Amino acid sequence: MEFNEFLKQAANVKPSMKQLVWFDTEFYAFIHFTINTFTDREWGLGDEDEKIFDPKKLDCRQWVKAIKSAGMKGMILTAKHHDGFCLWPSKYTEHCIKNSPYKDGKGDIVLEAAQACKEGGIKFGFYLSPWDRNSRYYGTDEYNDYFKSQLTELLTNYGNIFHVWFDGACGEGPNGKRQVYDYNGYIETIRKYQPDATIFSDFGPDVRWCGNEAGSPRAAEWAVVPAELTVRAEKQTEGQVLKGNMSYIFSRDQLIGSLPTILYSKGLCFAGSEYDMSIRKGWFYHADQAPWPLEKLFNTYLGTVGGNACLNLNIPPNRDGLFDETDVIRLRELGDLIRSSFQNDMMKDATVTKADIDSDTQVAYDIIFPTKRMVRYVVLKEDISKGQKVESFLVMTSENIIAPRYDGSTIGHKKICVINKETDFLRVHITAARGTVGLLPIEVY
Ligand code: FUL
Repeated sequence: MEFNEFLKQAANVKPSMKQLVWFDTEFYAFIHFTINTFTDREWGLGDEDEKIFDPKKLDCRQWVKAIKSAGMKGMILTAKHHDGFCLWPSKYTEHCIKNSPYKDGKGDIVLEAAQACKEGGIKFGFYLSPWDRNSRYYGTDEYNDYFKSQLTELLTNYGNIFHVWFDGACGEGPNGKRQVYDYNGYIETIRKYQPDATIFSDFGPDVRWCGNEAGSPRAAEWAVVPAELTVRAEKQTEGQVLKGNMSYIFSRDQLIGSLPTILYSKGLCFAGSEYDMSIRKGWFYHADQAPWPLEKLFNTYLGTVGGNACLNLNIPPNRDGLFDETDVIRLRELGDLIRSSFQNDMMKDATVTKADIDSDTQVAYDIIFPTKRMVRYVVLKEDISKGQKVESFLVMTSENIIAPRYDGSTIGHKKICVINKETDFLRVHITAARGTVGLLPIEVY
């Protein structure tokens, strides 16, 4: 295929409606809570006694209040982690909350969490670990039926689910066997009962893993990636994808979506990147750990939500079933900092002129303010409903081309450029794009 034709195709790979809705969710909470909370482990063994699970003061409303104070718009709960213990009374296993002392075996924490989210006006989703170290079916075909039955329980009894989270781990089960996961069957089950939910895994199909658990963003984050990467991509983005065969690409690759990578692909699809990290070192609560400093969390937010991705920040409830007070305070501080940083859009009193450049793939805007002021952030957004296109751009604070400037690559859903300069002049220059540039209104803070 001719190069220009290929670029045109790349520029035209579009997201589904649910992917757009997911992108706008931007920042949501992960909750790691299970029997591990009571054994001080990160990975349970699967043989833990249900009797040790007893969060005496559990209050999902406390979680939701703290989540909202950080400005997060959803919650994803570990309904089942690798140890196989279920936080809801599953019909299909005894290794679950119904055999715990919590509410005398009558409790359902998935329900409590879903209800608290609904009441608080945030979205609810769940993590269901395919790796199950307890199930006697693990390693046989029956396990895939067991897993789909559990998925069905979660998809049909707890209202709207916005996001289903699959972990990539595939270790040994209690009988020493590994499982071949029927991802296609899992996806079909989700599409059947919750067609609007996005599905996350290492390979999509709707949302893909960023490739690390440290919140370290890529220099250039593309939501248009080789179709070979995603599960059933050709069905997912019907009509837009050519079948490919490039098995070496993986979610961790730095250049995913960049030209040198997609050029070797036989097809492309849309799958945005989600950054998952914990507010502390571990995913589960450990009394000797503390939340990360505010600055680290804020910088992660700038680099991920402001780097064409969503941020899924984990907060682990303690053995009482509550967020630790130090986490509650840190979440509030983070929310305050985000809100105050992006409060007053300086574009209100700016004069904007578009430069006359004879090209669809280059655009430049000069922004002039009536007075000098401290510009901390320039926020750029592409209208990604029409595809992601920008390859490189500059933000300048003077007309002098060699003066310090912000050199950017991708924009996508949202790019937060950290400027920190006193100025009355800004130039935003899109220097290269895969197709006609479609920017949403520029914001300056
Ligand atoms: C990993 C899991 O093994 C961790 O326990 C945790 O759930 C994290 C979000 O994903 O791969």
